[in-house]
Amino acid sequence: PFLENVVQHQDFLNGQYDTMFIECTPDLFEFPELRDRGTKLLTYLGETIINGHPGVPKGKKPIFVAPRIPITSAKQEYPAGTKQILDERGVEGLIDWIKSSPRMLVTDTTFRDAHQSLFATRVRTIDLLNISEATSKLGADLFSLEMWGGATFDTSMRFLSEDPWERLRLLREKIPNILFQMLFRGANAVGYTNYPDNVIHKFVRMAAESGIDIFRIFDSLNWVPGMRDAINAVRESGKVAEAAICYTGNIDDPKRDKYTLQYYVDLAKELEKSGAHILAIKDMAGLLKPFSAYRLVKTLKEEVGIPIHLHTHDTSGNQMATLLKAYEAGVDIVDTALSSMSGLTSQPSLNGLAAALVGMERETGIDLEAQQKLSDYWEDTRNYYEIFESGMKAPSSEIYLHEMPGGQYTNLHQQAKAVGLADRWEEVKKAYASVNLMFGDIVKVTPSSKVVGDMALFMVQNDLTEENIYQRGEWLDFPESVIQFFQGYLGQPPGGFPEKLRNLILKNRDYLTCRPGQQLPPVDFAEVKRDLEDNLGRTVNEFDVMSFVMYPQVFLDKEKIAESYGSISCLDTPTFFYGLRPGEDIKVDIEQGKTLIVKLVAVGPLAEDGTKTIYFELNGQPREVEIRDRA
Ligand code: BTN
Ligand code: 3PY
Ligand code: ZN
Repeated sequence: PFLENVVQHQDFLNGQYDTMFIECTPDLFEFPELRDRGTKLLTYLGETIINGHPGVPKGKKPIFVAPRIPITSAKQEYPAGTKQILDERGVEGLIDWIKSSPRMLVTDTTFRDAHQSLFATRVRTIDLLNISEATSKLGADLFSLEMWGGATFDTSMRFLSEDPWERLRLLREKIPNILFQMLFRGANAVGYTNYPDNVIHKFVRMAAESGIDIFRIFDSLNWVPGMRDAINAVRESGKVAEAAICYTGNIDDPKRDKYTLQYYVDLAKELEKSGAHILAIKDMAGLLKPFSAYRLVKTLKEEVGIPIHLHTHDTSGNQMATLLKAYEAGVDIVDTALSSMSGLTSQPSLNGLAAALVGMERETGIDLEAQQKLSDYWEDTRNYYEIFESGMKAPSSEIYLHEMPGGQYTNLHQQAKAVGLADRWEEVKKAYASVNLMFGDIVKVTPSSKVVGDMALFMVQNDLTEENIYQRGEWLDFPESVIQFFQGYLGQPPGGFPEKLRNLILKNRDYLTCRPGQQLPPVDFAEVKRDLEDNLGRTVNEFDVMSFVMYPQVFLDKEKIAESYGSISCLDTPTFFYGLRPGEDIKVDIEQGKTLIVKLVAVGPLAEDGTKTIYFELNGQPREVEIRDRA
């Protein structure tokens, strides 16, 4: 519209092309829609300047260095990568290619698990997009990018007010050559409880159509019936079904006899029979020790015919050794994160692993210099998110005691803070370990890990112990997630539920022993769509409907924020979290070709009605917004 206004201007029609008139005719810029978007954005900035961003300590906006973005030529073609192998040869062709690969293959988790595990899944889409072209051009020798699923679906809506589907689509556009991989929680999809079967099928189809190539499917109790539907749905979508065994316990400790080598072999065979194209060993807490990894991988390579993909977290500091021992045992693919985003609760370093294997028989072939540049970008970008880090400074072998998943550590730490238990974090970790034993020693991974975490917080809050819970529990209302777990809504743990505790928690409630998805009535998507449209007063697409089905309240809250503030996902991250400093100006590309230039001129004094006036300039024009000071 701007151009149309310009070309219809009298001076322009008179052949005066010096465009001086543009500067002298500010109402050329006054398009109602754009003006409205500007107002919304200024309101968001005003809110953030006066009242802060939820969960971000209020204070001065720190000064950050601009992240180093490697220069890749816009004209340089996108090198062909694994995505082309899948698209040209199909799933079977890709699996054959993996099996005959002379190299060990490498997945980069930087876009998903690394930040989920280091800073509570807070990386914003804009920071992913800014490095996407470079990732695509410099990282084409990777096997895959894990970039979606797990907690990103929830947190991108809940904390970042973003649309997770849009993230997927935008990244797919910018990275056409590397396989995209997501983490899928089986019957729990990307949520915390089982969904009806038709939801699982539809979600998988939509994710496949939006750009996911490989679905890593797991069940939080290693219960195969909870995974079969998802495996089938992925196969029907023509994508790669990577089914996971979740590793817990210690196969080399004879005292831990619930999860033995034989247990994992049986599970792996069952998954292969169920149609898995790839077998993942999902070591979500980093419990798989190096020599156990050798034994586990070696045995699985002998017992199953599909490729093996190893995932671990480096919380103990031992896990680079685990990857190297797995290499020796013939693992096909391993998960790593760019070095500046690696280590501690995240994955071991991609750069480190690739360097360690140079000259070896199955070296990775990864371009070390290129990956260093990508790591440099994340070294800078990570600073934006420091406020969400757990404060863990060094590896901790305490992980072998509490067995908390890497991805949960920072999240649970945030949750403990939110309920006022920040100074009792040590107790929370101890309670986490004892809750696991009370529950019968279960696999702890989302959502079962969240149940254990919720229960641990509850125990500490109420000063409960394994000893006194049976006296006091009768009068207590247990957390909803704990009740649901004992009702069988996450499926069945190996060995069943502990009877006495179940009675205490469920009181007189019923419980399931069959697969929840079978019982839950299918979601009527057309009806949900109609209701949602009535509720929001606008038309919605099937992606909105699915987001709503996954997280009804979180989705509605996000819609409210979008309604009030508009294009906030276009703000750079420091501005998103802290607003502007007086005198600072920023450029916001609200869409292609539409840029707003925003300057904070001054913040007025507190008025009697409790508001402050904020003086901005928007594209050079003075604008004011009034914000209630909620302090
Ligand atoms: C895991 O592997 O289970 C950990 C990753 C998932 C953590 C999510 S994030 C928010 C929620 N809170 C939890 O305690 N767990 C989940
Ligand atoms: C998730 O489900 O989010 C996980 O990362 C599990 O490890
Ligand atoms: Zn993980």
